[in-house]
Amino acid sequence: MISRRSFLTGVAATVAVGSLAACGKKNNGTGGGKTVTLGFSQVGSESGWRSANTTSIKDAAGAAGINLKFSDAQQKQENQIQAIRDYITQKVDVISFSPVVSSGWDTVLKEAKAAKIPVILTDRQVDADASLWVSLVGSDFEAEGERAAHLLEKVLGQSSGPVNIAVLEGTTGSAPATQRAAGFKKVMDASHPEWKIVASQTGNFTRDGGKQVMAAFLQSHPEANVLFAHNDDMALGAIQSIQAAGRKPGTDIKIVSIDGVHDGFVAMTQGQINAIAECNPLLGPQLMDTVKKVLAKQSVEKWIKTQESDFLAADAASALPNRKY
Ligand code: GYE
Repeated sequence: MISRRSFLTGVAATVAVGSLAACGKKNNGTGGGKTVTLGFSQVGSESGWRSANTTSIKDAAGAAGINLKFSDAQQKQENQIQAIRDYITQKVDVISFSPVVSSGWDTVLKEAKAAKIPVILTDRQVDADASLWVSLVGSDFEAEGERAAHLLEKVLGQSSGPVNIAVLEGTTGSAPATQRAAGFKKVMDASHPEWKIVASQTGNFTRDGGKQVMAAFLQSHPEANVLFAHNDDMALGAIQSIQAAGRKPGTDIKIVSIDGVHDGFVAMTQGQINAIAECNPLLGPQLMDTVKKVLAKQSVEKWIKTQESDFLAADAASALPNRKY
């Protein structure tokens, strides 16, 4: 494991949340009052990362004694907006959601604010007035894109020759897709004029999407010899297409992805994925902690960042037994 950090401190400004907290209610989430109800709208169930994130949230709510209302938006923003409106009608104590895309949230967030229900974002960011949400518990996706590019530098080592990169993008308009692409490009622009992105298209963060788009790339861009996948699941789908085309994933086409799910690690032990920038989905405990603090009117950081590491294939076998998702 290449040690690095991106944890908690620094960037985040501390905000006073009293005005947004559920004023006048007896329950404060710190024990003693009635049970706290959290309405949570999940993106969907598109990836291994997402399954681990959902399990973490459900388990942490149970452990914290929080009554969790959970809905799966199936990657559709309109479903999330509807779920949030339902939570407002139900007068939950706190609303949390992982926004499928970044834009288009102002109206519903204003409705939550008017109802005096605090909103805590988790995983993905929104492009909305920051006064409409209390805190974000999640990763720095731009840094992840930069880390993926630095991992590619290590994977390529001293090898010379063209670097023709195919990119499998995440869900169009989602914070991780936009920011991972930006972070990767930042490193390319600064240090690698010799790297060329020959194809870039969304695979919607799914295994099937990665498989299909990679099959098309292999036809239209046979010169591609690197794949940057915005998540492991798309890389895993792409591996199937690369093999079906008679080429060797990890050798003929070097692969770098993001997440670090179990199956991604297994593919690294087999030399099919060359490196992974971890994105930690186990956000449940920090989210429940933040819910309680907000209801207790304690100050919380505006962005509670997640701790993550980078892995090369050579590290995978020893790291695999300790992976938690
Ligand atoms: O990388 C991907 C999932 O928002 C960080 O969403 C998350 C991303 C994750 O579908 O696997």
